[in-house]
Amino acid sequence: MLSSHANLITKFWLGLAGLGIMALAGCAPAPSALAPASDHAALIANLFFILFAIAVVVFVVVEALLFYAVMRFRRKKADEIPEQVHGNPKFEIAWTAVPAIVLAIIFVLTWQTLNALAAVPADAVKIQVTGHQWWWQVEYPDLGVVTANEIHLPLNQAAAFTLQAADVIHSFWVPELGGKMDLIPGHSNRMWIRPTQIGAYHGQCAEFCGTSHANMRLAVVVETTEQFNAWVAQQKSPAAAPTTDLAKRGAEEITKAGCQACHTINGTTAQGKVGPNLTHVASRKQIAAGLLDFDADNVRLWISDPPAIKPGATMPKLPLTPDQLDALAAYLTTLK
Ligand code: HEC
Ligand SMILES: [Cu+2]
Repeated sequence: MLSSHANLITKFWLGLAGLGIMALAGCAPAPSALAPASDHAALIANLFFILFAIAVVVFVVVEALLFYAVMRFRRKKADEIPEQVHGNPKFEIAWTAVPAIVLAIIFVLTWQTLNALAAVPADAVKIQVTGHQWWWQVEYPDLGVVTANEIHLPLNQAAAFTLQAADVIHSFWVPELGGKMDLIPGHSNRMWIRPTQIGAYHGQCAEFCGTSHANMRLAVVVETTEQFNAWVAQQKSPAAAPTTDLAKRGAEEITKAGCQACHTINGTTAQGKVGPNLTHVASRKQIAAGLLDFDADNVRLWISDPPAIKPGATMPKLPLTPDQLDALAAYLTTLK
């Protein structure tokens, strides 16, 4: 018993040391909500730092008073009984009023922040995000773009998100840009952000939504307006026509193997709405909500047995021969 406790404690400290070393070595830098790259995240981070400063002041004052009382009024003789008092109106008013004032200040600051976060700028790019087990559908209704798991945003322009869910509750969270905001079936939530730094940001579903909740990642690319416009134009173009024989066979397999029941490829007969739109799947850096980098091998691997790659994946393992897999992978990699 004792030794197993000692064991646990040793493991705890070793684990903590490991984390420290990882942090120092710069491994797996976790995106932080305290390193904001948008107006929205900056408002929240500022509020956090102000509240933290208030908490530090309260802590220091209270501990100082406590320390003073303990030292100044400690028992001097063995049988000494302290003076018996029944309350002190001045002190009681003070220690009721001071916390009330501090809380009122926090209330006003929070209220102001909430108001600033609620007012969606009129010129915002509209984006509709729908959470699915376990991927994100991303639509730009005014721009006619439908994609998945990768959101592009123009720098310094507001983006207004409408968040909803197709199955269970998910939560949209890109720590450096904004969130968390729940995606709820049958209800739309709204939030907006204005990214202030070019870059690639990682997001993660922040509400447990089933087996592959941890495999529900999101990429956000903040780019210049020109780059964003070029991306939109490319996303709106119809799917690239296959050129090689192998890719041509792959295009036929989309129909034969049943992929089109679930996937849309614009400009073809595939118009399914169950899974991600594949029209420009090869333009995405990753597939399966951040689980695999996009390349022909990984696409083949994914199609061969999705639930083996992503536990619980709703794309089924289809009975495909190695030839069919090669052809499909060749076709999908042409869909830039
Ligand atoms: C029953 C519906 C269904 C069928 C049939 C289906 N898929 Fe999928 N597919 C999905 C779903 C759902 C996802 C998202 C899975 C996830 O990320 O959790 C997906 C994801 C994918 C992805 C990754 C896309 C991305 O951007 O992450 C590719 C590529 C893909 N499917 C290709 C195919 C091909 C090729 C076929 C036919 C052999 C096929 N799918 C058949 C439902 C289906
Ligand atoms: Cu989740």
